[in-house]
Amino acid sequence: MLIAKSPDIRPSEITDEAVYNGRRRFLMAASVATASLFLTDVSAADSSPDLPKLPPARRSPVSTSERPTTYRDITHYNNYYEFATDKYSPATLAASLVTRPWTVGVDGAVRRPRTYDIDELLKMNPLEERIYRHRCVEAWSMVIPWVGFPLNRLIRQLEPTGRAKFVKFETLYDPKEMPGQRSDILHWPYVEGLRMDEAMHPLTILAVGLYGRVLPNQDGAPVRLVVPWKYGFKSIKSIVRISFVEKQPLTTWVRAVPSEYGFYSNVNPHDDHTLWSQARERRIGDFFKRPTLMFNGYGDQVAQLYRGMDLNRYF
Ligand SMILES: Nc1nc2c(c(=O)[nH]1)N[C@H]1C(S)=C(S)[C@@H](COP(=O)(O)O)O[C@H]1N2
Ligand SMILES: [Mo]
Repeated sequence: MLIAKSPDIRPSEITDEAVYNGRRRFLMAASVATASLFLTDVSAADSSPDLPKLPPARRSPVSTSERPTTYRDITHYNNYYEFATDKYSPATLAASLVTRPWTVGVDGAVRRPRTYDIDELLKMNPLEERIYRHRCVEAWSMVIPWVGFPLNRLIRQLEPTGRAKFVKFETLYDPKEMPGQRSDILHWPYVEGLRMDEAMHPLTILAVGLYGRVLPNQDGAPVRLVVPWKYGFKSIKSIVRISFVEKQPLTTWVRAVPSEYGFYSNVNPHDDHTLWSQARERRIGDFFKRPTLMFNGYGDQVAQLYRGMDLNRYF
């Protein structure tokens, strides 16, 4: 991403060993408690053994058949500015994030506003495995086996009113746990948004896991958005609030650099707004670049959402 200043964050400032050890103890207890429920799980076999497994997730017909990026790369090459602006240190720095207890508050134009406890979201039935392409605006990509559920299932429970035109999402704000928030490289908390029809689209999911286990902190634990036809920065991590609003929300990257980042941010190989050419991408783990596909290859499913819109204007 484009940054104005370089951050000055020393790891020694943020490592709170007590918090870290407490979290590890919880995680180990949780995996012992759930391990006996599962006999075989191909996905989870490749993943970190110290995160709890999720209940078996049904495979989704919308999954790509492309080979998933390794668990190692998915968890050691991350954009998470609340921890650091480089892609390597969130893997260790995000250990300071405490993901339990955790709630997601819902407000705005809904008939049934409420708060979800993370345990309810982890038990959403059925959880699905969705293997999606993930395309970052910095011209790299991955294939990620998420576990989650369509956002529209949650939205239906809330009964939005006619005034709900957009959905706004916010990440946790806690500079004690998120050292990047002690600097003003971005406006905090991180905010993202979708138009209502994008939020209701069946490809849009809330992810609570990957490779069959709960999300690692650096990937947005305990719950993050995944919108596979948009650039990665739309897929906001560690969500604490979802608001149904009338006006298009001012999202973090649009606020920071409006000439570079638009509200829609649909993956577009012909995009000439960004500093980087968007024509090609490097799939992490591959040597050669490959062409980027319109809507990240999900055009058959989502192009109709934008019929009649000038995608050069609404980038
Ligand atoms: N809260 C928050 N969400 C975020 C970001 C961030 O810095 N903070 N980075 C975004 C960007 S640019 C990308 S590419 C993806 C990266 O997700 P991953 O690290 O799980 O692959 O998260 C997105 N969500
Ligand atoms: Mo990104």
